[in-house]
Amino acid sequence: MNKIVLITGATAGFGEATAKLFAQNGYNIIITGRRAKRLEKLKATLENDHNISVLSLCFDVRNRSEVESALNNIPEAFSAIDVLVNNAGLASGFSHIQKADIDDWERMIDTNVKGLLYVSRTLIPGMIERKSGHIINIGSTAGKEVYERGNVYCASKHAVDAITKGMRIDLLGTGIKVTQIAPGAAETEFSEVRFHGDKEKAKNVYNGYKPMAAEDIASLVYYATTLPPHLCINDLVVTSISQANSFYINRKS
Ligand code: NDP
Ligand code: 8X3
Repeated sequence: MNKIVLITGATAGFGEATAKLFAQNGYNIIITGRRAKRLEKLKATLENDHNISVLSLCFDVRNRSEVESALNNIPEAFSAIDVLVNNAGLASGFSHIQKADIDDWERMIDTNVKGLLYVSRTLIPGMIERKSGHIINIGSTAGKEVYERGNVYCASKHAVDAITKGMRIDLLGTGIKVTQIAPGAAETEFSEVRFHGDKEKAKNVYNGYKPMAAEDIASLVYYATTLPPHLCINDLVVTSISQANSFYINRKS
């Protein structure tokens, strides 16, 4: 029987690349996100290209009742989820704290922190019942260091770092693995979202060096699931070779 992976935020970037890689490896996939058209297109592509089944669930992770209603009513064929990838997330705005738009803060905290918690809280009891499961939380180097204008985004990813540790402690002995993958800069729609659609500003983030690609992160998410049952990657910080940490990037131009 095919294993099952649920990926939040599969309509773009890391989530979409992760869905494709798990599909190539014979998983049945639950893809989620807010953009229904993209979800339907991805479902069609994955089912067409691979001999697998895909369930697409359109919901906003910030909306607790939408999350609960979608995830508590998963059809039986998809309900025994082996791997949960908590990937949906965003940076919104890039301002000094004294000038920031409070709506941006709400967006980041509600998505990156509360959304991840709503999804996890709904799915963990089933994993405990089945005595197995793997939760992979997408953190960030922003969850390890705080940089200028990163304030609330960094706080939200520090929260992911802490929640991941807390999950691993609380779930000890249940058979569930908990992993955080904490990437540095990768070129996806991330910066366009952060700069509220300003493509020029988004492009400049990656000027003069080669950032990671979504597929790089997907390969690590998948790799974490291939280890023997007694091994768990707890925390994996990854950057391109051009980046040392949040502060040092080797730009050639
Ligand atoms: P993208 O913007 O390319 O993709 C983000 C995904 O998250 C989309 O599928 C989007 O779907 C989904 N999403 C956002 N908000 C919501 C919401 N409220 N409800 C449901 N889904 C939502 O960004 P990335 O792929 O780069 O980012 C993925 C994760 O990786 C994020 O958590 C980000 O913080 C993290 N990260 C990114 C890095 C980077 O440099 N790119 C580095 C380190 C971490 P939709 O809009 O359809 O809802
Ligand atoms: C995304 C990477 O450097 O923009 O989490 O914080 S960074």
